[in-house]
Amino acid sequence: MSSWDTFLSPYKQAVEELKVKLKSLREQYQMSSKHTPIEFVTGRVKPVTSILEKAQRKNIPLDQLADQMQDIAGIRIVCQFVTDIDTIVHLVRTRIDFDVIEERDYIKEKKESGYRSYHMVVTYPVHTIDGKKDLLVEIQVRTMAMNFWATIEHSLNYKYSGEIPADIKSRLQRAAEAAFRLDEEMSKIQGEVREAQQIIIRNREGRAD
Ligand code: 0O2
Repeated sequence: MSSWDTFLSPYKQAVEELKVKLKSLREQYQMSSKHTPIEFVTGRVKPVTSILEKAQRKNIPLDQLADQMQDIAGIRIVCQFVTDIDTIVHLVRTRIDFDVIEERDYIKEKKESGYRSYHMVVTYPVHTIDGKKDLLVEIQVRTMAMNFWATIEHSLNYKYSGEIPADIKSRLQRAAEAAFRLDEEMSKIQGEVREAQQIIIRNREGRAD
């Protein structure tokens, strides 16, 4: 086992545990008659190449990674509506199995790129054979529209190594505006959408009986 594998192993554990916990929340909502604020949950441990690139870019010494790099473990919660994000943020803040130490609201203050998302950094305890380790985990909460935009922009950034050509950049800015308007429009009809979803669930349950 390499030293990276050993270092990243508790982060893997944190991501897996948090995915189980958050997916179970989603299932609980689905079993209740309440609207489900979680569409899906994903998680990943940052690849070593990305850790090294970010450490260099942010001048983080490699022996300080655990304290200074907040997104080695990352969880993403994707919602249907912007109001669902508030529900999730409240839920995360009130949990007792981890502590929120920082929040970054890129929805109120979108990034220059057009990026929108709500970021929370938590300390999450994992229990290993060497005892308890408190790890930093970044939780990103966003709508499907925000996620669609961020995923596309992330791929383009990768393709152009962070130097996206000006014409594509301005298209991305317009796409970010369109994603923002999509979220706004969906918010206006969310009552209708929720009712439709309840009818679908009730009909499905009726058929299963
Ligand atoms: P990954 O793992 O490939 O997603 P920095 O890394 O300097 O931008 P900082 O201060 O460490 O930022 O934290 P921040 O901005 O709260 O979180 C960084 C992560 O947020 C990024 O991870 C992305 O997942 C996401 N993000 C932030 N800004 C943008 C953006 O403009 N476009 C997209 N698509 N995503 C963004 P990484 O490191 O990119 O890696």
